[in-house]
Amino acid sequence: MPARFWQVRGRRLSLAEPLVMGILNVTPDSFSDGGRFVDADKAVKHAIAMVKDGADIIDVGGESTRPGAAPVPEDVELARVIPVVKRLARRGIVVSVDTSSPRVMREALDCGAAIINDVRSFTRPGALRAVAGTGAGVVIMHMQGDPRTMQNDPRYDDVTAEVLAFLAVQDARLLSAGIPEECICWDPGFGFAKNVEHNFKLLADTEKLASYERPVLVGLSRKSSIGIVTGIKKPEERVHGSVAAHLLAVLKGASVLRVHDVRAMRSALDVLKAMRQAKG
Ligand code: 8Y7
Repeated sequence: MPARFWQVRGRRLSLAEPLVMGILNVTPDSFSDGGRFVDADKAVKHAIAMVKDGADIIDVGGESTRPGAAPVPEDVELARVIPVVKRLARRGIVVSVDTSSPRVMREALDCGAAIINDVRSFTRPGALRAVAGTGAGVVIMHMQGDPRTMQNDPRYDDVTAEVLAFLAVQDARLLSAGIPEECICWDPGFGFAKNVEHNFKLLADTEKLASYERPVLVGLSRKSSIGIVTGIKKPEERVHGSVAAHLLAVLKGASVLRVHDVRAMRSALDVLKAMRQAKG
């Protein structure tokens, strides 16, 4: 049975309709928006615009995790992320923070963040302790190696089986740290140590991930696999392909969509909803 809700701090997010998570980069080097949102005022404005366009969650990230990215010192990450988290949480926005740093996790949760999205699945020392007991929603994601090296010829015998096995192991770690199962969300980690074939095999197999009792988050927005199959080089022009990919994932059971282009995604979901309602 797929999950019917996702518990994130005091809130129970219904999964009856897919949730749209808008991406808010607060890094100067993000590959797809050229780092336009480095100052806090601009970041907050962009987040509010995404909420108006239909985002249910805003995912704030201060450490670039794109392939080949250099690590960001913790104090720099904190200085980028915390002021923005505070201002968004104060407005009642459901805030997710994309971080692997236990200190950033703790401070963000103290400032009202509801979700921690850790591409390293809470493997840094202290990360599990930072989220346990807080009731935060937690996203665990499949990756091999680390962002600096992960795209150097990734290999799998059976990518879907290996991703599933990895997520099951991480899930068990979280449960034994006392994190409630209704707080945990799974993500296959598109583009993290995966080539285009791996990514599309995983997309085709989304229903296998969604058959476990966890919400499934997918993030394909503007990624290079979308660029490869559409022949579109500029990330910001990959909107249509990205929307199509996320909509296909929804048809296969995904329930959280991490996207840059909220308005376009929302329109696609409106069309899907109309079809489902007409069918009865
Ligand atoms: C993902 C992500 C990124 C993803 C989750 C990008 C932080 C690269 N991708 N988090 N983060 N899932 N959970 O292109 O696919 O946005 S960064």
